[in-house]
Amino acid sequence: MNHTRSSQLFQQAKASIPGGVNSPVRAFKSVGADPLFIKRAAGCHIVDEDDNSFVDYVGSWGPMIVGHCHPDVIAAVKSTMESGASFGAPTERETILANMVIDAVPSIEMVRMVSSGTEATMSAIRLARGYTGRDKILKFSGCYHGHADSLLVKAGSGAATFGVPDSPGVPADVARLTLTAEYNSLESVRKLVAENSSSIACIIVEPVAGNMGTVPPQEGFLEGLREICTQEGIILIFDEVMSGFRVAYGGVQELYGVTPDMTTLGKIIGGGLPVGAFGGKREIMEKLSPAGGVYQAGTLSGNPLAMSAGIATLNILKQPGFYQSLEEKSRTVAEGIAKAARDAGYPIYSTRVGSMFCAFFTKGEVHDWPTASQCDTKAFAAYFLAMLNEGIYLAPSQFETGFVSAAHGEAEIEKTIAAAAKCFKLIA
Ligand code: KE4
Repeated sequence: MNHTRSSQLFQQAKASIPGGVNSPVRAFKSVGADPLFIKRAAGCHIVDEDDNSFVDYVGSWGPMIVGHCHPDVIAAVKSTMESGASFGAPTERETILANMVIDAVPSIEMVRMVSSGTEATMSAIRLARGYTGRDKILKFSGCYHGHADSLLVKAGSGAATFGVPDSPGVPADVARLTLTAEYNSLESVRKLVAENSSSIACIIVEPVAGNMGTVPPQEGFLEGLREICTQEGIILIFDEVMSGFRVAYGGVQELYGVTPDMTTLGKIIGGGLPVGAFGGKREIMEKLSPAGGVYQAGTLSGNPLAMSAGIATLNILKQPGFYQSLEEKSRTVAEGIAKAARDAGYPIYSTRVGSMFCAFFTKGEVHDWPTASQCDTKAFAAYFLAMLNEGIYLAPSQFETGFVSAAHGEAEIEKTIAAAAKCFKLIA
């Protein structure tokens, strides 16, 4: 497969943009290849600058659940553009999308729009700190919540309960306020809560983890977090930037029946345009400026184009049978890939929640970061490149999630499974 033009463009980009990309995971570093430069997409296909076409399982890292270039989304954005891209003033569309989110997500009584998932989680944490008057936060290793300083933190070594920076540029004094527990381990949460009693403002969790590969919550984990937070007066934040409107119209909290105090959203609610959101109980949200004293703002928050794309997308998701059909397609893809691996005698651990799926290159089970990090990333890279050569575009990292869209048809799914059968044999 010819990638000449993409490689030329990558060299040019590196002269002007750090690492040649505007977000690190796009650089294909963990699979040891130059990234493909994409020039157009439609449905479940993307086409690169060398005119290679691929079945796309990245979907812009989640937003494109209805497929690329859906006519309803194009029409909505086009007509909005003709009346103005941005005013810096309130518009009715913001209230329309806000009410659609409130109607869909069990925990959300009020919601604030922002322009990215990072902005959503950063703002939700500030609001939780302002509401509780507490400074510490608790997150989980292997979970990613965007790149705000207090979230680029890893567990301190040894007995240290405080966090240490996970990136240069994050001050140690900021990192110290972030505690890190193990995903699916209520014991590790209880230990940190006991050691830091009444100083933790919030626990933020991906209720289905998607940033260490796809890792579902084990039985009782989410319920246990809810119980601990209720007992301790800690704000429970479900970061559903990836899982919101993805695994169900009401997200993980609808699917598993556990209601957090706040929820962060992004990706799908923008339909491919930059949108994030954070919402929750009215008594918490009303502490937010200008209603309350917790400051938060954004020039393009609630941008009309992004609102239109989000409204059009959610109107498609609301149609009867949307998620049932997506569930069937997703099951076929994930089970087909797992069978292909078994038939090739190549052990993988396959996970799926709705249309989020992952093949972990490990013999063991995966239920947290320590087990996910055991994966053979070199073998994954070989599989990724072999699948790319077969016209299948997977997430370029073992520690990411694959996404099926409504636009993935029988032919594309069959092609994917046939390609997997060939590629597992190749690398076995
Ligand atoms: P953004 O700031 O990238 O819009 O959202 C941050 C974020 C927050 N919470 C969760 C659960 C997320 O998955 C993300 C971002 N997801 C990554 C994909 N793993 C975005 C891809 C990228 O970083 O380019």
